[in-house]
Amino acid sequence: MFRGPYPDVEIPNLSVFDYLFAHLSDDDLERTALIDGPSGARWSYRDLRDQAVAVAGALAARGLRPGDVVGLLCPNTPAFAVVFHGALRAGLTVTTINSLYTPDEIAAQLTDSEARLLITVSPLAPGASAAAEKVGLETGAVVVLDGPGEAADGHPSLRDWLTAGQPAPDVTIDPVTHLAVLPYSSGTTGLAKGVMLTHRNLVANVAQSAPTLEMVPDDVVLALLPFFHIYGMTVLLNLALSQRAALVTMPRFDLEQFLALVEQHRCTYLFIAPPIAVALAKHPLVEGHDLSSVHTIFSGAAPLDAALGHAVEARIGCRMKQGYGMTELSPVSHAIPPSVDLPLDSVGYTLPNTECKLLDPATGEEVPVPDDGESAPGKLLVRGPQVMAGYLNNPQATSDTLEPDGFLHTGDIATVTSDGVVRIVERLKELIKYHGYQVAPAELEALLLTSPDVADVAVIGVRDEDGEEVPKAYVVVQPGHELDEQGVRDYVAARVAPHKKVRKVEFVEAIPKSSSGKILRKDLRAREAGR
Ligand code: AYL
Repeated sequence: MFRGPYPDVEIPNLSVFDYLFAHLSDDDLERTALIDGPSGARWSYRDLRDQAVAVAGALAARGLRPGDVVGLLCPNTPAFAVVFHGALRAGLTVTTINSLYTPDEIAAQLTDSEARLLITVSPLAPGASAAAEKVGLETGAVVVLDGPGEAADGHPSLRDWLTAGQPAPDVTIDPVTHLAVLPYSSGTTGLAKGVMLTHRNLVANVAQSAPTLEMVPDDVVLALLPFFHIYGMTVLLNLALSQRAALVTMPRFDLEQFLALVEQHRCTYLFIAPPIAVALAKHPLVEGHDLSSVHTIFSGAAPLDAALGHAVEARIGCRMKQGYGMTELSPVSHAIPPSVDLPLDSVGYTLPNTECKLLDPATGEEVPVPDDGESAPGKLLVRGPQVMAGYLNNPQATSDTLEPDGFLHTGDIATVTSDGVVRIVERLKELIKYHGYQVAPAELEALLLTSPDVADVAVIGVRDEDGEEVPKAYVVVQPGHELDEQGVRDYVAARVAPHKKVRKVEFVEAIPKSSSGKILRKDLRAREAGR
């Protein structure tokens, strides 16, 4: 067992809303919390708090009660923050939905989470309404935040809510047991599952990350990573707000706009996933912008190439750091603190209040931490107050992932040095990461099996020509049918969000399987490595 070098922190026994907003000083109230990147409109901490309270009142007035689930399908805007924190204030559980999802994908998440309301914005309203119809929600249960309002088209809007003047509900939230959010993750195997994160999980992960990520009130943070994903939710929406920093929101990634917003708002601290590091290191557009305000760029969600990170540091003139985590860990368990010089091919130190162990993949024995140097690789297990309560309605997946003593299997292989520096060396689990987003092989396999032309299929992650991880399908064609590579790609592309597209295809005679019928992904990986 090992820990990081930092002393444990106190984790206040508060709901997320109270933790962030109950103790705002007079000065804090006047500070800028949110800036809408495209329009420049500003929300002070007072605006954010008061609007969130009004939303809580409106939600309660609609009959929503603590523990009810609401879906939030919204790109990064200040309204996301207002509604998210309003729903938490009302004791609701928010299931955040990827804003690029197709109606079928949205419907699947609404059904699984038993969401009673779907909150969205006008560009996404057609898809949201189609999904809502599939699952039997009525018109009034689809809220269009920037829409004309309930009187005009039957869909309540944020303006309706803010002007209704409903009192905030009196709710009792036990942070330890009350579910705050239900993001979806495929974990170590299978389809996406609702990850039950309590108020305490979210509060803890902010309190634990704060000393490691070293954000300060004067930081201006560009919020381009989506709030619907746990990285944006905890590090931007919760950590940055807890530090009274300012968040500049960006609804969709566009390199030119990203650079322009950094320049215009003198952003100081950027959070990215590795593909953005590639653009920052190489893209000619970067030359045309003054990025001198940036002191730190922090990468997470997938492995960062150290040489690439150093190229970014040299070009932008800032520090590049890396962290590691997982939706099931709320998500952060490891990070390189900005003020500490650690190798960029590591994910730094274990956070406070967190214990780790490495298990030998062959024997299951605990890998010893050496007195000097680096340990042998082992399966990484993590325990701490940020570990999820379990998967929603899925005791089997929960017990496969969580040990009775509280350790969570990450599905990643890591090493640790005698100084407590952790390196992620390999991903053992099925999960594929495309541009930092999860792709569950089981989902693409199930989808491809619905094609009459496909007899059998397996999906794994492989590297493309640029070294990017991409989903590859091994397909057995149904005898007597014809199917080419484009046919496979098109079948998937028509039915899933863009990050889940199959980007490579190989036709095979049979899928390697164990005697119990499980796909032998390691055989496919070995085959891939051998080419
Ligand atoms: P999920 N290096 C290698 N693999 C990584 C890294 C990293 N730095 N970060 C995440 N992963 C992989 O649930 C790893 O396989 O959460 C892990 O199990 O979408 C999986 O991604 C989890 O994917 C932060 C803030 C990291 C956020 C995050 C990412 C959470 C992504 C650090 O400070």
